[in-house]
Amino acid sequence: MKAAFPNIANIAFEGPKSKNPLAFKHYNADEIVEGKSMRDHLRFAVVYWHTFRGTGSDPFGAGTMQRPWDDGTASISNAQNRARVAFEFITKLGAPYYCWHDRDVAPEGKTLKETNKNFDAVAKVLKEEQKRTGIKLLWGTTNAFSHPRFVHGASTSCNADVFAFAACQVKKAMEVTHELGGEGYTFWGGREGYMTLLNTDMKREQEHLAKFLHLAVAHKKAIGFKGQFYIEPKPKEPTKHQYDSDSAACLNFLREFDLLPHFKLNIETNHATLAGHSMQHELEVAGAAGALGSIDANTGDELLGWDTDQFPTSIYLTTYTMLSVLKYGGFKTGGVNFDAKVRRESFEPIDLFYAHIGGMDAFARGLKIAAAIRKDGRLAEFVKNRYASWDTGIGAKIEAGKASFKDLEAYMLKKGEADPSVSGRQEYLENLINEFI
Ligand code: XUL
Ligand code: CO
Repeated sequence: MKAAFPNIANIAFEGPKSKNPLAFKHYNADEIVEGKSMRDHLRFAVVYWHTFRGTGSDPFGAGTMQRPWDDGTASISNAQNRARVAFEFITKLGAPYYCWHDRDVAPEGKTLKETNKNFDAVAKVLKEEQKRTGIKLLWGTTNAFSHPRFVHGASTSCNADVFAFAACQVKKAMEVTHELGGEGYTFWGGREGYMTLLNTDMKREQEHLAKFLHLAVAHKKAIGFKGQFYIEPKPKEPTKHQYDSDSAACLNFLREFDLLPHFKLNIETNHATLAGHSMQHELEVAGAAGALGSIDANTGDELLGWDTDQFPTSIYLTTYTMLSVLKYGGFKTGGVNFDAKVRRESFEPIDLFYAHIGGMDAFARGLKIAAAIRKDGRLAEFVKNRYASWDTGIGAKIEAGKASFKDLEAYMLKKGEADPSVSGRQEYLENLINEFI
């Protein structure tokens, strides 16, 4: 096959002084941080859907992307050729993982049978390419939101046949993920929500969503798939309200329906923004519940209210993200999946390299800065000291469950007043972070 990026060599680490736009300045895959290589900390994944299927279209205009390798048809040979291009790109970039939706890699056929056959034909090439390059599948997922049959949702559709169709799709995509040695499987509830409550039985829809996920857990067992299941929170878009609206809502849903042992969360930066939270907040909510699984690292634009899926470039963002990831023990099965697309105006193939290099360097810096903050220890020490009153005396008694309301009354009647303790010192801490950025 003719190379799709003939003028681009493997992207090398050249260090912070390099002026080469096709080199890493900070991502040095073998460099050890906190006892682990950057490659193993960050576990970068390239997304098939935006990187190889993104057209550059937006609600106001047609596609702009120039992709000379793509003949624009929905043929199997075009899909297979595109798969080989993807692996050339990921190899040159040096990312260890990739992710896909079933419908990104292979075209939908006229019937479910034909669709599955198409998927198998492309999965065969994906398997060959994974073997040839050593690139692995971080997670697979299903697109059960683009086709018109999913107009009312997939597992939450008012039509039971649509639930059944989505189940067939997830079954097949899970099997292909398993066949490709995928390390996880993600459920993003594309249209699992509502546009108006006037036509919606919310309780019934949520029960159907839970039923669907239980069926997926059962099938996972049946086929012996050992990968991690993830739920990806998002509050809105395309529906007005999505049931998996944020980390807290997902955790509550998973607990209510006895699904929590089977799932972790895949937290996406731009989704956190849409939910009115920071990424750090979403990571902390998931981490505190032992459910921080993986991240989608794309960000939004501060001046646009929708999911613009941009590559991460903010060092504050990557620092705070990595502080939380390190705090909860790092990625076990997940990684940093970009789920980002180049801007509509960045239509040349080389822009795909600039975008990923920038995102990987931003995360490498975030990782190094977070590790330096942790090594310094002042931030953690501050937080520890802030709660010192809980380590001894009455605080320790309360935490140990050894103080009743009556005991607390006796204690406070004797003491007379509660001291507000020490200042929160937000500005001092912000300055401390800036010492490292
Ligand atoms: C949509 C989104 C999805 C999921 C996978 O906003 O983030 O691409 O990551 O379905
Ligand atoms: Co995502």
